[in-house]
Order: sequence, then structure tokens, then C-alpha cells
Amino acid sequence: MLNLKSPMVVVSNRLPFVLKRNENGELQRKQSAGGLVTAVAPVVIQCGGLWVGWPGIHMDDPHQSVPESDPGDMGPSAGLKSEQVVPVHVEEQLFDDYYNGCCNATFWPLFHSMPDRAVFVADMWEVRMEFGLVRSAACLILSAFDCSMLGLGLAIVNMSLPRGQSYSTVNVMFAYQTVDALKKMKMKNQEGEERIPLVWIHDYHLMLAANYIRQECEEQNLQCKLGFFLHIPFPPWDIFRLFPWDNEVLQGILGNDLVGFHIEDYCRNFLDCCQRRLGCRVDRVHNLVDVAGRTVKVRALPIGIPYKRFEEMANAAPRALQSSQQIVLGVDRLDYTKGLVNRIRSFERFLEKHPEYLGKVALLQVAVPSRTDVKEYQQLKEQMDLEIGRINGRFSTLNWSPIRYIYGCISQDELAAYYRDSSVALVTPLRDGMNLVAKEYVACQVDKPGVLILSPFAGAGETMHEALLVNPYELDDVADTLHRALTMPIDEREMRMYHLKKREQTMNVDFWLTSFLKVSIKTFPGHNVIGVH
Ligand code: GDG
Repeated sequence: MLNLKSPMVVVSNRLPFVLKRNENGELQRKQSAGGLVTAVAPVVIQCGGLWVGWPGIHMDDPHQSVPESDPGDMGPSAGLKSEQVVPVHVEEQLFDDYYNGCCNATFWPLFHSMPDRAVFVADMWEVRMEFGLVRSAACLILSAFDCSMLGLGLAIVNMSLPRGQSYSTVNVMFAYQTVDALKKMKMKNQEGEERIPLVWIHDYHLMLAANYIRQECEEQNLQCKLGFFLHIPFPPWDIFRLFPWDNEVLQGILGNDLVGFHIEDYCRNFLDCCQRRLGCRVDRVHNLVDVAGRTVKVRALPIGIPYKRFEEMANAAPRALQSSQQIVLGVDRLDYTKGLVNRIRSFERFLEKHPEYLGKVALLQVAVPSRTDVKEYQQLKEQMDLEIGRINGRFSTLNWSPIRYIYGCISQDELAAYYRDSSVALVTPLRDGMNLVAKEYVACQVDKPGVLILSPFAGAGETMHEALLVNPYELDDVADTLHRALTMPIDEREMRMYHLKKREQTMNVDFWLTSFLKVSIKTFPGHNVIGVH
């Protein structure tokens, strides 16, 4: 566990929990249990830091404070007091334009190198006014905050900003809420030493926030250091340049002092873009970019998982798959980047090529509903239903169906049991920043090990060398590799899994967090770690 001297302020699209109303209409926290929250929340709690984010609910009365966690709540962010939580309330339509529009209809496909799916609408973007209009509107929001008139502030945003600035407006709102919270923070500890907060911004939702925070802090004479981590790929220059406002995005990310990506390839892509689009001086040996008299550090910091927790869950979970059949497992959000349609077609090809497996092996696909308001995701769901129906109709017998499909979210304990009891994990995204499922599968191999089949187009494919790598676009390759996995001798499975486990055990999510903070300490000497246990 890290022990920070200076406070850390995490800024992410969502808070580490969502707010829900219970049957009495009271707000309650519902914990999120992802790796990011598990690793980062304890550090924010320990250092008296803050978490800035959207609370997951549109509130009629945004002044209502965030409730404390329930007494029995054992989740990772349960210890986060309500004064450590900074909810950013965004009016519903504005949030929809920003989140479903700019974030998920533009940046998500573009950054996953799928430009044909990306929507480029100036209406959702437009940031060319150099903070001007957006900034003054945000000031109005802030003054409305000061007068406890948030509702008025939001109304002003809606009146005075053309629909167009949804992305920049929301980024400004996050930035101003962050600065507002920084203003109230004690900048000296009990010994009178200065505590320069580290503001850690996460992901593609908030690529413009840093410069707004920086400018506002400068004006208000506040000190802070800014770090950013992108959880999705950063695309090559040839793809990135398709975004008509690529300049602004680069400038926005360069507003940070430290920029982290999962792997070196994404760092390289980012450096290429800075050099070619902005003409920045780039030091490729030390991964540095010079911009506006500052030097920005760029680092590959691959995220890991809470390894021990998954291993413990796998050891404790009762048998989940009561079946004599071998199970090939897929676990994903239902997203076109995850390659689900290709995967089930590959499984069909496998059954065509190896009819001896009919009745003996099944693909279990867990698909978690995601972005269900977006048309493309609804179409993907329909396509999956049709394809699975077709393949099951083609091969099923009275006692066996080739594909078992769960469209929904299962508990983590159950998930750990599925991981443990499956002979093969098929992790075949078309493109993926990292992919945590591959790592969780490895952590859960506590009995006879299974085999991990992995796409090289996931960040995880860069480090998990002992997995069987397949091209998800090549159905025959996946089918043949699946056959190889199902017939792999136990000693080879053990040898591969031994090395995979060893790496993930060490390079777990705490290691990722520590690495980020260690780089940040070197970058910002005022921001200090006093112990890593
Ligand atoms: C982004 C990047 C990057 C899935 N089904 C269930 C369930 N899950 C959990 C898994 C895993 C997580 O969801 C999915 O993680 P991924 O890494 O695959 O994907 P994204 O959501 O796309 O995340 C990605 C990640 O950020 C971190 O930086 O790796 O590349 O796209 O943890 O366990 N959990 C439960 N039930 C399910 O049914 N409880």
C-alpha cells in the first residue's frame, strides 16, 4: 500500500461508485468493483485526497450531497468520506451529447482504429474559441455554485452554449469543479511542509481538462501537478489525423505533466502525432515532448489486475459449470471492438473442421450490456442474437448446444468460477487498450490450467507471450488454434500458465499504480511518497 505525503485528486468520468435511489427515494452508493477503483480508492482515502466524477444519476436537486457509504459496505471505496467526493452534475441532454456523442461515437471508434464507425460532427465538438465562450460560461456556472445556485449555472450553460460544445463544456465543468475543490484543500501538512496535489485525470472522456485546470490554477495562484492515463489505444498518426480537431486533442493531452499509456506502441503513436501535427520537439530516447516551454513525460505503464483477489475468489468459488463438456469461454462488454461476431463464426468454423468435437465442447459467451442507448450497440446485439441462433440451429442436438450465451452481468465470484473451470479462454478483440479478462483468466487457473488464446491487437498481447496468439480477422487461424489449445498436453499448458501467472502476479494493479506514482514523483519532486509497503 502506498503512503502519499501529498494528496491525490482523481478525475474520471465516473465516481468510484454510482448513486441509486432506494425504495424510499433516498440516494445510496452502489459500489463499482473494477481494478482501477480497487487499486486507487485506498490511496485516495489514505492521503486525504479527492475523487471528482459523474455520480451516475441525473439529480433534480444537484445540491443534495453525496451520502456516506452504508455501514455494511465493504467495497474498495467505502472509506471515501462524502467530503472526499466531488460529484460533477451535468444536465441530461448535455451529458448525452458528450458521452454517447463525442466520447463513444467519435473517440471510441477512432482510437480503436475503426474510423469508418466514427462520427465527426462539429456540433458535438468545436473548441476553436480558445476557452473563450466555454470559459466564460463555466465562470458563470462557478459563480452560480458560489451562490449555491448550481441549477442556474447549468441553465446558463444550456442557454448560452450552442449544442456544439458538449465535449469541451463537460471537460470545463470537470476542470472547474476540480479547481474549486483544490481551493478548499489544505496545501500544507501539520509540519508546515508544502503538499502539492497530484491531479490524475483518466481516459478519453477528459482529454481537454488539463489545460483548463492549469490555466485556472495559474490565475488563482494554486499549485498542482497534472497526470493523465489513457485506458484505450492511442492510434497511429494516419488514423488520428482523420479527426478534424486533432490539434486541440493533442494540445489538451499535453496540458498534463505526465502522460501514461498501456504500451510502447501507443506512446510512439502519440509522439509521432505531436511531432507531425504540432511540430513539437520530441525526444524518443527518453519519451519527452517539449511544448509551450514545458517538457511532458510520456510513459508506457501497463495496467494489471488485483491478482490475489481473483486467485482467492477462484479458490473459494463452488463449481459453476456442472458439465462433462469442455468449455471455451468468452467474457466481454458487448462492444464491436471486442470481435464477438468474428469469434462465434470462428467457433462455427472449428466445429465444421472438427466434427469429432460436436457434443463435447461448448462456447460460453458472457456479454455484458454496454452503451445500450447507442444504435450501433443495439444493432450488434441483434446481430449476435441472429448469429448465435443460426449456429445453434445448425448444430444443436437434444442434449447439447454449441453456444451458451449470457447477455447480462454475472457476479465476480461466479465469473472467477467460470474462468477456473474453462479449458480455454478466447480473448480475441479486434483492438483493445489492454484487456483485463486475459489477466483475470490467468489469475483464476488454480486447478489444472487451461489455455489462453489472445489477440495481438490487445495491449495484453504485447506482454503475455506464453498465450497462443491469433488474428481474430482470420477465422481459420482461430479455429486451428482452438484445436491446438484443446489438444495441448498438460505439461505444455502448465509451463505456459506458470510464466503467465508469474508475470501477472508481479505486474498487478498495485504495481501499475506504484509505477505511475514513482514516475510522477521523479517528474514532480514536490509530490512525495513516504513509503511503499
Ligand atoms: C477499458 C479498455 C482496458 C466483464 N463481464 C463481467 C465483468 N466483467 C469485467 C471483467 C473485466 C472488465 O469487466 C472488462 O475489462 P476490459 O479490460 O476487457 O475492458 P473495458 O471495459 O473495455 O476497459 C481496456 C481497461 O479499460 C483497463 O485499462 O484493459 O482495454 O477498453 O474486469 O472482469 N464483471 C462482472 N460480471 C460480468 O459479467 N462482475
